[in-house]
Amino acid sequence: MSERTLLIVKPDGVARGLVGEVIARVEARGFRLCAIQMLRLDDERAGEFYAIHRGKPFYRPLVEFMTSGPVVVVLLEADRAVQGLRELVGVTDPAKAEIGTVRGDMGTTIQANVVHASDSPETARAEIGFFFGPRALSGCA
Ligand code: 3AN
Repeated sequence: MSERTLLIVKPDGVARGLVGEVIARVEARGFRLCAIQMLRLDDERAGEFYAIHRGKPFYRPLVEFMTSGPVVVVLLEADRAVQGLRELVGVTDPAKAEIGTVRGDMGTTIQANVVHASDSPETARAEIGFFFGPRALSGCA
């Protein structure tokens, strides 16, 4: 069943010129691009986005990292998009991520791990709304 999910190329990925490579991998796997935006999160927006991690030791550094430069936010559609994108992206820690995944091939640290991908259909809906608003987006590529 066709599903939507959210991909973010994080500040390290943008700064290292990896946006094209990440999007090329996603497109090659058959994800359709529905919307794309480059933006810079401020402290409040980044804190809201990662509210689930509030209180954890890595929360402040995470917010600081996510506000350290522009990010590229991509709305994607595919069959089983959420799980499929998580597989393409790899596990959180690049040192543990499989070769062939985005984080396994390009990530440097658990923080600077190049990309974010929604972790469930519910989270995807919330994260898509967070960046693109509630309006229905007409057709994807
Ligand atoms: P994922 O992005 O793989 O779903 P989450 O949601 O558990 O991982 O964590 C959100 C972000 O917080 C990660 N992408 C990573 O940048 C950072 N993070 C998670 N765990 C740690 C950790 N133990 N130390 C430092 N940063 C972390």
